[in-house]
Amino acid sequence: MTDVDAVSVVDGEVSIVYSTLAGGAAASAALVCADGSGVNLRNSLLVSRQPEDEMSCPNVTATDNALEMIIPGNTSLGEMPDTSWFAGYAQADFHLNPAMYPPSIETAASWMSGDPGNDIDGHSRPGNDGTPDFAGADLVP
Ligand SMILES: [Ca+2]
Repeated sequence: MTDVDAVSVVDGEVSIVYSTLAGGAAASAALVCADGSGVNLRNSLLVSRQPEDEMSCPNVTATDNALEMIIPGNTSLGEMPDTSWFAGYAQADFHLNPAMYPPSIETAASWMSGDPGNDIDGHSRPGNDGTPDFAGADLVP
């Protein structure tokens, strides 16, 4: 994993749901969007190792995500102190580290009809509209 942004939207429309986006090395962001792009971001987990904001996305519609930065309608985790929230950040294993991740990740998302029924490992999502859930690709059962 190198010093690159996890996702960069240069044009067009994209919908990101139940995803974990993590910046690479020190000076990379989780999500960068060009002005004029349309991005809908829900139920996702965004972090970076840089001190600057992990997301730079002027026209984003972001709801029920967990991020380091403060955005109304989302959960702010505060600055990620190191990479210990994850099982193997340097190896791009973004499973949550059960003893280390902020507990507010567990209720940051809100499951809605049409959302995935399982996490990246096949663990079951709530399946009822409006039920709080883990933000990001991984849940810890
Ligand atoms: Ca899991």
